[in-house]
Amino acid sequence: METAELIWQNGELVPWDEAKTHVLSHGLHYGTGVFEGIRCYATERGPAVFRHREHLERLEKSAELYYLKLPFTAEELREATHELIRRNGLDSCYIRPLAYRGYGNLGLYATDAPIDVVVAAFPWGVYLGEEGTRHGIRARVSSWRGISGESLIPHAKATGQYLNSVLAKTEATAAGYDEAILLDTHGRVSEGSGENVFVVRDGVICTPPHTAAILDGITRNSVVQIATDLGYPIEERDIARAELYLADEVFLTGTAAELVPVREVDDHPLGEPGEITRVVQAKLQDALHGRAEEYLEWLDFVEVPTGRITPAA
Ligand code: PPE
Repeated sequence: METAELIWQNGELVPWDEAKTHVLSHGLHYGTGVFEGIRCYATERGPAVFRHREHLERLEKSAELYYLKLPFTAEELREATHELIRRNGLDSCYIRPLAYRGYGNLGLYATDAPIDVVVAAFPWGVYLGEEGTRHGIRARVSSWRGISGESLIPHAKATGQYLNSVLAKTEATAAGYDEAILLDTHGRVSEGSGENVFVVRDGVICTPPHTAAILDGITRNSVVQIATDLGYPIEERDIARAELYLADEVFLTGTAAELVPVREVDDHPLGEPGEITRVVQAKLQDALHGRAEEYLEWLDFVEVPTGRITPAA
């Protein structure tokens, strides 16, 4: 991975190689952690974090759902992240806040172990590759079902839950596909291993509802807003597996992946990215990079010393 100079750890900026944790940290053993994936983009007005407050709010909610008391407020983490971006001299980067139960005690009910919080910011290219972003990726429906609300909390972005995503992604990759799409325990389309999913049929954009064990994606939410503003009919509804094969267009959305067209599902070809996918993708790119006036409120601009603003890509 690409690294940066500093990592914010429990209130201090420490050198990248020194951001360490004890091997008996609770989160390492039981997956008791929550995290976020956020992106910062180079814009004409300097680095801007996309929907920063929404991501930090989700972090707080994920923590609350798993009974983890965050020792920092969202505003403190927001300011820490701005400082980290400045001090690392970054303009576009991926931001990974993580809060986990640390070292102090093992056992499942170790409320006396502290909650450690870190924020890292480092360069990270689009998750499924430039080629995938342009021409679409090949997806496979996983043999693993997505986690269910009956045993975990799909709405929370918790570290331990990602074993499910790791299984699905590993299986799909080993079989020669780019990404996995998971069904929920009822066999309905849920989401990708690290993305939400959208299906376009007869001019209508559809995406699975909250009840389909999805993460309430911030990119998903932004795409719903963009599609609505562009005048496309959009529906949150249950999606059958076969609809992935019968769709006119399928695409995935996520912070790391941004918006990625799917050109094939389970060896059923969907073809090159369709028109709706391309139009929504272009508008999302404008929003991310601060080129869409109507979505400027989604950007949290980082104050940097004048002279350090590099021209936006
Ligand atoms: N579902 C899952 C399971 C998921 O992990 C993500 C984000 C999404 C949907 C989309 O959510 P949002 O980023 O708010 O639009 N996945 C993050 C982690 C990916 C990783 O491999 O790590 C991300 O995109 O940052």
